[in-house]
Amino acid sequence: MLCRIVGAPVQDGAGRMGCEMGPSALRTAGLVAALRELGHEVEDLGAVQPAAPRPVVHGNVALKALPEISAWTAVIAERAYQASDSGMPIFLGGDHSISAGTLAGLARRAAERRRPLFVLWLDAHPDFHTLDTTSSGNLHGVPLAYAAGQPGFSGYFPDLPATVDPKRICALGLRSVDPAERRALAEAGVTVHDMRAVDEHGVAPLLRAFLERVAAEDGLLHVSLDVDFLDPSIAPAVGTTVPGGATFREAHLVMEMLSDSGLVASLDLVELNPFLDERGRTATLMVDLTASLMGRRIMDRPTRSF
Ligand code: DIR
Ligand code: MN
Ligand code: MN
Ligand code: MN
Repeated sequence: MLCRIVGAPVQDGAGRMGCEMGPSALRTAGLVAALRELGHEVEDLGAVQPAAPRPVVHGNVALKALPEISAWTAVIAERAYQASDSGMPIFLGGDHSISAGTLAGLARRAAERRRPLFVLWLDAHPDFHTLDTTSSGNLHGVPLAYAAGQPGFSGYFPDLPATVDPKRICALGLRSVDPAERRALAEAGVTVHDMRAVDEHGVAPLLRAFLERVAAEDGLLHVSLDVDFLDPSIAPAVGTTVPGGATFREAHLVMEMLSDSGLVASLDLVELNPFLDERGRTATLMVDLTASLMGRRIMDRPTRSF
């Protein structure tokens, strides 16, 4: 597989600084070498350059850095579209606002190919706020709503050539959902598996059911992995830790099942804040999880789809 690495050093969407160092930390933790060791070809496309902030003003006074994130979204969408013309793009965040751009570009590509785009959102949060409903004003809380065509983004974020059908989104690992997001997710028909569901059923059957849907429609699958999907005890380097996250074993099982499925077309690695880390352990874990998703195994296994 040709892996195409794209750095997106965005931090203005998070509540604190540091995510702009994410791409460097993932590279330092050995991402490229890990992929090559698995036999993949790696092309490093470098970093997306910030564009001039777009002069947009919004009535929600809580919003932070809207002109900056709006501008980033436009350039990241273009780069995501270009990078997805062959191989598997891997986007290195950057806070989760980068996914407004990656999803916009990937949705455009999928529409052009006449393939349905599915999204697996691995996160403590659904990031399903609109510009009107967010009270923190942190724009890493809106990318999934934007890409799914929720109302109120027009004129503030770039217009979307194609949206992601909310019924083709699965959010897994949720444990911090604001009331407005809860309503919007239900109305839009997003599949939501919170940590209660993971506790009750285990991740495997939840993920398998979603992968079966992707396969049945011959879909392209985008995976968006927020560091805070993971339990803070194993992944402390994120600004918005929430207790009770995925364990080391659960996270690796998710990645290995995704790998077995052969369905993953693109990946975001987001919200890593290396400034908060203990000697790079979270960056190292994110690289190890990526390796599992790209084929690393403890032992060879009989081939099995998922
Ligand atoms: C909260 C926290 N829902 C907010 N969001 C995120 O600020 O909108 N933290 N995405 O990672
Ligand atoms: Mn997130
Ligand atoms: Mn999160
Ligand atoms: Mn949120």
